[in-house]
This record gives sequence, structure tokens and C-alpha cells, in this order.
Amino acid sequence: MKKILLSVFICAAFLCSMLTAAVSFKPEDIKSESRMSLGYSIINGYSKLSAKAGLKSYDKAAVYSGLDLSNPYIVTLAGTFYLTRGIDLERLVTDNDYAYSLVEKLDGFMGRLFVSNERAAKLKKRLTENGVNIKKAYDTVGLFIVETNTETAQALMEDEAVDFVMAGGEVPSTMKDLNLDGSSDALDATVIQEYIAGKIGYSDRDENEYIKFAGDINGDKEFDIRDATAVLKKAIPRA
Ligand SMILES: [Ca+2]
Ligand SMILES: [Ca+2]
Repeated sequence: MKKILLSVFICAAFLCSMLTAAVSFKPEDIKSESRMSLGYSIINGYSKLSAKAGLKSYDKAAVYSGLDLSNPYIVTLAGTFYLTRGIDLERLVTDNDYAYSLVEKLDGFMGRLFVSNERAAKLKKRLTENGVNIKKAYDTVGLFIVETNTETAQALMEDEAVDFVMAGGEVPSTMKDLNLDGSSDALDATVIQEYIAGKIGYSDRDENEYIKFAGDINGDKEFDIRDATAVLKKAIPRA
């Protein structure tokens, strides 16, 4: 249990890594590295699918080159930040203003305690040299809001210095959106039904991870037909 909590604290301290706190894992997978990796994959999957659906574009994107979580000092600070700020995980991944206010605070907190992010600094230098316009930089956390395009954004997703690229540069309004139209409703139930029936599928690992994450509507860590029912129940207004 302590291990789980620690992983949640680590994940929780970083903007989109918080997604991983809500994702299902087998006990043997409870290592922060695999959780983080899955969290990054989910975000990249969201970016790819939402760009394809036209919900978001890569014209603006958040590029994340996170801190070294094998460093115990950084992990301790991240845990302290999480514990002392009373962070609302659900709000963090769906409320853009709230998310970025926390990123700003975390960035300042880490910076004042002499944390540096060399990996992000190198990436920032390279982006600048390549003519990428960085609109906002959180240098310590390693998050950059950039003006980009599809080709550059896709290349950054494959860049080893980049953990994830978030299309649009903003957190989604809902993380339960499977058809990527910006809301969670009966249309998403259809996607769940078709995905389970094998009528639709995604060849891309990131896209699959996003759908499995977003599709667990009832939060029981399984992706199955009960989630379609759960969407429909929520979609019908109560009398
Ligand atoms: Ca939807
Ligand atoms: Ca479920």
C-alpha cells in the first residue's frame, strides 16, 4: 500500500502524470517508471486522436521533458508539494486554469529549492535553435508551451528528450471522451461497444492506451461493456 501511495504522490506532483494515478495496474507493475511511461503514452494517445478528430490541433502544444524521478531529493520534494497543496486529482486533468496554476507553483517551488532540469534545458536550446516559438516555459518542471505544426509535434513525440506532447497545450475538458468530440455522452458508449466487439481498433499503442484509459467510465479498472452502460446512465438526465 505504501508503494502505491508513493507512486501516486510522485505521479501527482507532475501535471499530466497525474493521469496515471487513476489508471489500473497489476501489482507487479507498481514501479513509478512504468506508471509514468503509461501516463505519457495515454497523453500522446489523446493528442493523436484529438488531432485526428479535429478537436485539438498541434498549432499549439505542451511539450514535457520531466524531472528525473530516480532522484530521491526530487521525489521527496514532489511528495511534499502534493501533500501540502491539497491537490484535486480529477480537477487537475480536466481544468486547464487549475492545472497550469499548479504547474506554475510547482515550478517555482522546485526552482527555489535548487532543483534543475538539465534535460529540459537541452531540449529548450534545441527547440530555439530549430526556430520553434516557445510561448511559455516552466524550466524546472520541464514543460514548454510552443507554437508548432503537425510534423514537428509528431517528431517531438518520438524524441527521447520528450516525455509527451499535448496537442492544443491544454488539459482536456473530460478524460472520458472516446470519440474525441469534447464531451462524454451516449456517442462514447457506442465507441466502447464497437471497440469491445472488435469493430474498431487502433494500431498505435498510444491511441489504444488512451482509449482503454478513457473507456473505464465506472472506474473499476476494467474496460468492458459495463462501461458503456455507465456512460448511458450518466448521459440520461434524471427526471
Ligand atoms: Ca465524446
Ligand atoms: Ca470499467
